[in-house]
Amino acid sequence: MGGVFSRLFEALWGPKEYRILILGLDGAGKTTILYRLQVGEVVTTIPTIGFNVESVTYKNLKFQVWDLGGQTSIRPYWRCYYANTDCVIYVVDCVDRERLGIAKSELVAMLEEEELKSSLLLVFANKQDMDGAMSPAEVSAALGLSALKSRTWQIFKTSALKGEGLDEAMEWLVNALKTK
Ligand code: G3D
Ligand code: MG
Repeated sequence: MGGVFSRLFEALWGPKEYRILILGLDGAGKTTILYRLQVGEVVTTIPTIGFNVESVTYKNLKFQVWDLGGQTSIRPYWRCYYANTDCVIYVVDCVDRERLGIAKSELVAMLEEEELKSSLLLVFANKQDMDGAMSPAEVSAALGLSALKSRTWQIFKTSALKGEGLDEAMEWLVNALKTK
């Protein structure tokens, strides 16, 4: 088990626990990313209210993943999961121009949550290996990232399928968590 990510995450090892949420619309590539991290067993749970939560715990790091979009009735229950979140990794399918507006409104709604106020934001402009993929600059503009006030954020281009761009992004994350 391990490889580049576990080596990166070793740097965080200590008494503090870090919580990272990986969010985005369905099909964006979240599950693929979770498996790419290869830092532990991916466990899927379905809370009684009925949304899938995938999680991986690695030492003092806890990753939790679920899909945004639709099902507004269960939204209040998400709160149970995002208390004490250190970073939101927001995954965007850069070929899915049609749902970019939904991706934006979902992100904006999440960031308004009080419990996520001091969380870092790491955006993955994913599926860069595909023809017609939007650039990080395009995605950044569409999501309105430059308008974010008092939020530490960064965007990286990634291909979860090919495993490209993830190292750089995770390196940023580790450094940002250490200086947070
Ligand atoms: P989700 O967990 O966000 O819903 P998944 O998304 O990780 O299940 O990925 C959805 C589909 O997109 C999968 O294809 C997956 O292989 C593909 N995918 C994820 N990341 C990338 C990427 O960077 N590039 C490309 N080309 N495809 C990617 P399937 O066919 O299994 O549905
Ligand atoms: Mg998934």
